[in-house]
Amino acid sequence: MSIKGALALLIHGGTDNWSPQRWKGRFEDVCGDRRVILLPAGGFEPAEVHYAAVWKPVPGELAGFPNLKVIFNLGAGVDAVIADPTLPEVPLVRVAVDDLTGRMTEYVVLHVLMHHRQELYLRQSQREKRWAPKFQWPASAISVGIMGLGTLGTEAAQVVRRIGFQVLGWSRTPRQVDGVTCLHGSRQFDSFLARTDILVCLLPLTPETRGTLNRDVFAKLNRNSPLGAPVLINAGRGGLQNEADILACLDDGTLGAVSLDVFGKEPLPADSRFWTHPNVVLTPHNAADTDPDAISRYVAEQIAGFEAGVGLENVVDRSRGY
Ligand code: NDP
Ligand code: OXD
Repeated sequence: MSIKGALALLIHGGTDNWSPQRWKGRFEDVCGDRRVILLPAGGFEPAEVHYAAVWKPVPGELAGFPNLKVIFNLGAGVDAVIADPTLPEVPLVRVAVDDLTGRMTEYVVLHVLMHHRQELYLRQSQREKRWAPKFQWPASAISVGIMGLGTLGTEAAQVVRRIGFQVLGWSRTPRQVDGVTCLHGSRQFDSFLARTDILVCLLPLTPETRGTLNRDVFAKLNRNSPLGAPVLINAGRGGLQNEADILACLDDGTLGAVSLDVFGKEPLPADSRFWTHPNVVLTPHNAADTDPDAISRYVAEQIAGFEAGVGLENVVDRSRGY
């Protein structure tokens, strides 16, 4: 009988739906006779591990497997993995599956509509028992600018467009998406911002994108927005945003409201002003959860393809950082 290289699971820093045992069970269901080792564990040889499926692995942890062939990140964003200077030089595969993409689109649609339909104002009116309708613009009067036109940004852009918004997208290299005004690179960034009422950030966190969401950028958004002031929605990574700038810009009206799913420090500390600011809608980094069923199948299929010589999909370009 041929011995298949084992799959090691290294899962740290997850929340409720990141139960390592649940992931192990799902991987065992789809891995046939391949051994699935949930770390930390005893009774195995590091040399028998050929594949690692990871979420926020501890730096240095992956270097302990001398025969590693592929690393599978259990999410779309690989910033936490790439940060490890000892990361073995094997292909690093990220998640790009319909299940996760659909969840992110739900988040983007929910928050774009929430701000467009003045939900913060309406819920406050309800709490105060105030019957005070405000003028409601049609979606066609509002432009949504999506930073990042990759797997997630492209799908969100198409769905938001179908609802009737004007949609712009911004990426590093030129992209084409039907019905979406696509701009790219630093030279077209200001033009993208000037035409944007609701800024949605779905960028990866890389050395180039870190800190992109700052006061200079917010000040360049459409100052004549029908919404009164521009809105920021960030579901990329906390490291993309300057949090002091966001709070200051909310306070002085440079931004009208924000929806944030990600933060520089997670969980968000109890004393953060984001918890209580009236114009902040926050969620605990669950815009698009990775589903153990969908992702374990995706990993098992990729391993099967890799072993059959077909190759891997969604391999990260380490020099770009995503
Ligand atoms: P992709 O790699 O498919 O797309 C990334 C996009 O960002 C591409 O369009 C890319 O440009 C663009 N981009 C990268 N660097 C720059 C730059 N310097 N300037 C302009 N554009 C840039 O990633 P996904 O769409 O799959 O995911 C995006 C991010 O979403 C993840 O990295 C992760 O951080 C976050 N995420 C958050 C989740 C949550 O629950 N909050 C869940 C899942 C993901 P180009 O097209 O030219 O390559
Ligand atoms: C991801 C995430 O990157 O959930 O997939 O943040």
